[in-house]
Amino acid sequence: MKPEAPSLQRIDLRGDRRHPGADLPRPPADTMRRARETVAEVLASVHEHGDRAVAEYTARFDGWDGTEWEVPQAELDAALAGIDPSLREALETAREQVQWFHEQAKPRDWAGTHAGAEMGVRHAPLKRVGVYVPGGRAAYPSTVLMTVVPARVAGVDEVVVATPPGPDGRPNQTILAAAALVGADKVLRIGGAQAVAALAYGTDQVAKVDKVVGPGNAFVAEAKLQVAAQGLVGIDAMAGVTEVMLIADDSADPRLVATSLIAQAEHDPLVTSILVTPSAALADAVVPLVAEEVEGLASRDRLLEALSGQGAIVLVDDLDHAIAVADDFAPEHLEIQTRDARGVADRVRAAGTIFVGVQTPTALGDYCAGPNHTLPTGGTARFTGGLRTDDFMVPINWVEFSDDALTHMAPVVRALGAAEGLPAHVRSVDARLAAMERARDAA
Ligand code: HSO
Ligand code: ZN
Repeated sequence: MKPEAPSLQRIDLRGDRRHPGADLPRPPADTMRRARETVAEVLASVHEHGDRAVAEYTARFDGWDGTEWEVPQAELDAALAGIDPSLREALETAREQVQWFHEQAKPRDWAGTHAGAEMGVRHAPLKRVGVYVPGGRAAYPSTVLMTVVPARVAGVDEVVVATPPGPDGRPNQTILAAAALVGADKVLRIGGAQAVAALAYGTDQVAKVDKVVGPGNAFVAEAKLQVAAQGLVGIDAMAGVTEVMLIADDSADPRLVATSLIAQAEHDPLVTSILVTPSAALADAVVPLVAEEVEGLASRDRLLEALSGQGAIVLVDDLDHAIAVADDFAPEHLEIQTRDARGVADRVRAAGTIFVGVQTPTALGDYCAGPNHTLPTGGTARFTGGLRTDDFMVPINWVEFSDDALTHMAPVVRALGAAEGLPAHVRSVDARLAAMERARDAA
């Protein structure tokens, strides 16, 4: 039965600090792993038959019977020329802002000397990266930006976008335009698990990549997990269904709180939206405004389903309690609408991105604030962050010993090598000391 008004759960945690986020709504964790066997079959088949298998699956799943995957540059240019000038300008501004953030976030190489030995870390860009961009309802040009821009900033040699074709062979035109704008090297019209397989194994038409990133449906997500488990390519963390949590106090404007609570819910019926507040008055004021705001939006039905499923207002004792709830839940997006919002934000220890203060709604981060919108969901923000520039680089450790440094460390290798029963390890050091001695004698 379709809900007629959003029925947000009310959860009262006042006076109970033992299990801060335990009973908050969250969709089932296994929504991404429904397709194990089908995907294994697709992968095996593409591995064995290459482009022929890709063609078969493309005909079956996308209804297009083409056999050439690369979208010609002329089509990319045409797509870019065809978009609304104001959309192009928006994409350009967003690109600028996202690029700036990811340049700041570029990992720094370092070098230092300890006990006479020089050592450091140098970050090398990946050579080839595949970016999966979904078609269909969740076809977001902003995702092209959020994946290709950091790869470009990292200095990746070749960035290949894969996106499903429509039945006429044409992928989503705004996605093509965005890919052209941000300078993807190639766009392949392949979707689903077969796209991940082609990128990971390589085919006659598709060069093997080092890493596959980007969101996708259950098939794509499962395919990424399987090729990663085969040790073939790196993948990014799986961004699942979107979620937003708000911490607000009695200084917050209930209407603005309501709009923040609603916004992400239009992505999917499984979105989680939670307001955490010590103010019962705010909680009461927000409920009718959520109902009011939902009406008249084209996404109304989807909003009602998500908000009634995983929408909640949580009452807590104070802001410390609110932070404990947020840390435990580890939301993908956390908005703070309180007095001293920055002070509150600085104390949070688990969130994908924190949107600080009333003028920073999550939608800004989705499109153009600067930080990436590919973020940890399902509580994984407890131990990991969003997509970063260094996800497109490998940190390479290096170390260089001098005569003195080697002489100094030799006893350590001797002792540990003996303890581990590895005499050839010890020998490789001792032989050098002996050679040094001979050279000294000869001089
Ligand atoms: N909120 C989504 C990203 C997105 N929103 C794309 C709009 N377009 C996941 O963080
Ligand atoms: Zn969004």
